[in-house]
Amino acid sequence: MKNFEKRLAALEQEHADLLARENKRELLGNGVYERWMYPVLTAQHAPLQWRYDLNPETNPYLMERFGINAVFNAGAIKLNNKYYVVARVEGLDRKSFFAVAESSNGIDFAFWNRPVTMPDTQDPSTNIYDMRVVQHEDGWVYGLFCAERRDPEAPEGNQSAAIAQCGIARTKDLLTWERLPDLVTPSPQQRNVVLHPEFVQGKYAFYTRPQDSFIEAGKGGGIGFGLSASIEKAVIEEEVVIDKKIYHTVYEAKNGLGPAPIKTEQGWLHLAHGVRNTAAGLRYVLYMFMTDLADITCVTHKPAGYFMAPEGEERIGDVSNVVFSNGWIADDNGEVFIYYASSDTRLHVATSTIEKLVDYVVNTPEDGFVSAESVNTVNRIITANETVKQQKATAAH
Ligand code: M1P
Repeated sequence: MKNFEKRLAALEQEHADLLARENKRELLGNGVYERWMYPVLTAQHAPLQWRYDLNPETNPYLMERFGINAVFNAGAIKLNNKYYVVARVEGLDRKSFFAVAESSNGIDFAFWNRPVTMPDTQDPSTNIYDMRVVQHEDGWVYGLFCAERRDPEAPEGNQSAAIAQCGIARTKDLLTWERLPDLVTPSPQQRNVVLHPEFVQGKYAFYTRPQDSFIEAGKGGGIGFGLSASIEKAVIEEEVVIDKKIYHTVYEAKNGLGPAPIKTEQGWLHLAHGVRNTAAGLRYVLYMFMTDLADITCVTHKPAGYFMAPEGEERIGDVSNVVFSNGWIADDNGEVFIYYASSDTRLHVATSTIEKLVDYVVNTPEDGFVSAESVNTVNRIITANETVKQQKATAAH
């Protein structure tokens, strides 16, 4: 009993210290955004009462009874002056579920007392993950996520083949969720589906990611787009690719939209992930682009290469060499909180502003798609710098 109480006090102290740890902005950054030093959510942030039976009669050694493996890929939204993320929490049993964490400053988060109880459809999912949370102009907050089931056609010996589809749920308070039927599209698999926050031609507009098989995009891939007259029975009949895979780019193997886009005066700002294959496995990075306000399927600006790639400790985890984002929050003062996960293990934040992100997307040179064009781009920058240097020198004389 004494040991139980001692261990409990130590666990409580450790958890309290973790939640109270002051986070720090990195010093110099790249001018586009600033990373924050510590992850905002990890497996260790999960409340003790989720993980331990706290009764000394039934758990005399105070063992963990439900371990958490990882906390990552979180949707994000600001409601009633509070910042919320709906994180993907993965247990030691490999199943993911959603849990809401709350913050008053967008940086320091604590989980609510219980995870989300997500109602199922008539065809229950084995695993649910990667929610995109969006405040739609119809008044509901929607959560779109991947609902994964074993492929019913898979032979007995194959216990990995799965079918991914887009689950849809809606809420007003992030507490109670109404599950709607899964999205129906022409593609056999769907992941990374995002609801556009506004009606388009009076319909619900979705960004999709058509895909042939569970892992490989195959002849599918690219960020798709489609409309549905209804959200209660969402069906996309025609899916067009608005941002396709391209040879020898950071998104040559597959890509997918991150959070719902942010509306700016210049266009819709998009954050996405791109995947390429390497001898060390898949590498996931983030990239950005902008679409036209009048025609949201038209990409108007797209900087070359990645916006963010895994750095330092971010490079290591359950699925190493991955950064992934499905949540950001644009504040009223123009500050943007970008929630990104590293290596399918932990959740981080980077901060920027709408002004900086628009500058980055509009003024960063586009991809020339061949080495010679990259050299031309560098030379243009050097020449312009030399001109400025000369002008300065002339002015000084
Ligand atoms: O493991 C990296 C990511 O892989 C998947 O992303 P995509 O569908 O683009 O391949 C998702 O399972 C995602 O959750 C995960 O972070």
